[in-house]
Amino acid sequence: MDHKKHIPYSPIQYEESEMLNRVDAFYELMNKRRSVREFSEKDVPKEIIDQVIRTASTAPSGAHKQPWTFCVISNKDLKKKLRTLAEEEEERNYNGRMSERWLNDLAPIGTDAIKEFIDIAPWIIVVMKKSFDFDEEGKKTNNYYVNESVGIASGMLIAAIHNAGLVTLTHTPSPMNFIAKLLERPENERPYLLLPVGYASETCTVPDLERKSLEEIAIYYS
Ligand code: IYR
Repeated sequence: MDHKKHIPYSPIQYEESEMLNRVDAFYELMNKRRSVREFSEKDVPKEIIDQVIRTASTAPSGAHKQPWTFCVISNKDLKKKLRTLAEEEEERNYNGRMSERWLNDLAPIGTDAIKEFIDIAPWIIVVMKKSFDFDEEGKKTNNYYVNESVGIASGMLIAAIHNAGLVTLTHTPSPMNFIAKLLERPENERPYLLLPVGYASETCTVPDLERKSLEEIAIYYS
């Protein structure tokens, strides 16, 4: 068996007062995040996108397999094609595939089959999950807890995008296999999320939502 060498690790630590300041500041920052559907065409430098993707890839993953690929699209023609195909699928979702109850739950959010953000936002990141991989000889290798791992990396990506002062949206066109085909991805990759990234439009609005209180989401066993 191939055992990797372990090395010493000194985690960053803070005094309790400093910790309190930091958790408050981070909560305030994250509590300002909103899913945005109205984007500006204003460009965002590629270095910003590179760095938020590096941050996402610091996520923990099953057996450290990092079972993800981030497909990053800025090409206008490709964005247009992606939008057309996504809207075709969504048309079928909103007009038949989604249940009455689901449509009711979505009503306050105000989504529909029109996905103009796909060709307006300067960047589209498609997060791909790799259900398996290939070794140097082309033999299939296993990945583990792929959904959990890619979900965590996606959360970290969203946090990094927000931290940069940009906005995004978790779009889940379903079924998403048209994306893998369009992007000519190999058979071990499946689309997981599509994230438009950029600035919010100046006239952007968001639904008036409230977040659950701590009491509603946490149970302490002291
Ligand atoms: N995939 C569709 C529908 C949709 C589903 C959920 I759950 C949402 O929170 C929002 C939208 C779409 O992206 O429009």
